[in-house]
Amino acid sequence: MGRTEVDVVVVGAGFAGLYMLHRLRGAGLSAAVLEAGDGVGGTWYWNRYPGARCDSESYYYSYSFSEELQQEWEWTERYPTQAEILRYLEHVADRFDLRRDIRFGTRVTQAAFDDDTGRWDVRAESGERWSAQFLVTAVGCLSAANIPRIPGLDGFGGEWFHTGRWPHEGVDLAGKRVGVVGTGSTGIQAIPVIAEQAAHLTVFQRTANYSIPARNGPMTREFAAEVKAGYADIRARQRASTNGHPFTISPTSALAVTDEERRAVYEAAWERGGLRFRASFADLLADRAANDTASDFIRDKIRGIVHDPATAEKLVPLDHPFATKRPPIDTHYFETYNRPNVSLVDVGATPIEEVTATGVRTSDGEHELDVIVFATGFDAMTGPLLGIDIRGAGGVALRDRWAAGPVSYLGLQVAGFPNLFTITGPGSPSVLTNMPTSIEQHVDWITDAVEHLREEGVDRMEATTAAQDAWVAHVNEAAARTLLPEAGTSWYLGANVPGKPRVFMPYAGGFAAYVRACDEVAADGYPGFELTSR
Ligand code: NA7
Repeated sequence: MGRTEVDVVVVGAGFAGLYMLHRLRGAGLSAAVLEAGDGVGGTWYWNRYPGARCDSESYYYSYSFSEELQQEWEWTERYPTQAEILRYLEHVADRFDLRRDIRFGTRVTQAAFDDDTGRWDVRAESGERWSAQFLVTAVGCLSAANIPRIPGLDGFGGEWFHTGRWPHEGVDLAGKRVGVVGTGSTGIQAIPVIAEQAAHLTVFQRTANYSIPARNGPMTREFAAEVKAGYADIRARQRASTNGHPFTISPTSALAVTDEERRAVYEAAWERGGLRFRASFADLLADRAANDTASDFIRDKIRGIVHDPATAEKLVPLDHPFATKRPPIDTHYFETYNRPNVSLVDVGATPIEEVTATGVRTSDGEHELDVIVFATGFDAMTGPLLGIDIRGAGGVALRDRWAAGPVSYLGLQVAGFPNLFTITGPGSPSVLTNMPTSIEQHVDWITDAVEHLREEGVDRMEATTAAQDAWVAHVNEAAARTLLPEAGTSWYLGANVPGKPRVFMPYAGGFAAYVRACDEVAADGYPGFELTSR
């Protein structure tokens, strides 16, 4: 079968792939975007589970590259639903005429760098092939579903679903006995909604989680107008921030104020709701004693909300400090356990042993179910990349290169894999940030790099091993300055997937510091990269 020749193959048509295509076109390059789904949207195409919505606020979980786009689009709620974000991305695809270069229903299975031609040979499941000078992965960080291998699942007589592969036609849960496995951000969004639909809901919790009320509500005309008038400032604050959100972390230590003052700050943050709770004090992620004040505040809130003391104690997180795992936000999550049709099983204490024909059996007995919902997360960051057989110079497999955990330079390139760029790759801060903010930065940087190569008449760019080693050391130091590695079960560490190497994957030095590092490299002519011509 013949190969389609393009300058760039982009894998994925979510937030990252769409903007990458737009920028490449603007730079005069030809591109093919290969997308496994039958539509645009990535995360927001697949995650259609009940209650799915974004934890970032709508007005800034969006592209900043087009003033017209941000002025014309109307968000309806403080936090956008999956359906609303999908409509937004479909609108973007149409408005910028992107679809004509996207191949839907095309799952990339292999990509190999050809040392002789200096080009990437990309193959899809269908057998179709593309040849490109550059390969850009826009495959997402949370797109490879983690489905636990529980004995007996194949013999389950009811239906089971992973939240990240939810049927597009929906699932009728009315009158059903439903089990939800997992209490991360997804489970915590889904559980209150499923509880309202199901006859009975059994939650299987392995690790209790902190959660902050979202305080969702309609987007008022006044706030929308204020946002639209203030976008220049909002976007500047996002880019100068630690996490890509348009708010700054308080400069005050949690330990520098009186108990009453601290309590007032936390109460106000709890009432305002959302991820901003994390920004209440300067040192919540740097100092254990400071963090304890926030963790204890939330534990007390849980005990105050949940009526049954035994259930409340099971829901109180004790194993990790607040926000060392990605903190969920919720709408009546803890309140849901006060409903008569909801029960909680602590599978940390009484583990799941098997799925039977009629339900889930834990070490203390069987729970009869019609539907099992796995809200068990993803093989994060590396999973989507290693799901493709990627081979660099000399035929070296990325799977082998990353056997002991991922390495990269700036989270954007891997030594030995010339002209391959990874948007939101491991070693970048993306998963610790508001994702579209990181995505735009990555895409802009990659576009600039490719344009630089063209201007210089150079055709190959590859991270050096020395620069990669230095960056990996810097990523490790940045993590060690925080409490983040203390969450032993976090997906940041790969700990949620059995057998995955325990490596802290994201760059925790802050978004603004990361942008500075990337900008300096570009301004200085790309030190740490070998730029060569054949
Ligand atoms: P997460 O945050 O990885 O949460 C997955 C949940 O599923 C978590 O409570 C896990 O418990 C639980 N889990 C995973 N495997 C099992 C097994 N085998 N048995 C029981 N429980 C299990 O995924 P989400 O989809 O909620 O969120 C992912 C990101 O999306 C989130 O961080 C935001 O960035 C958006 P554990 O804590 O590992 O003990």
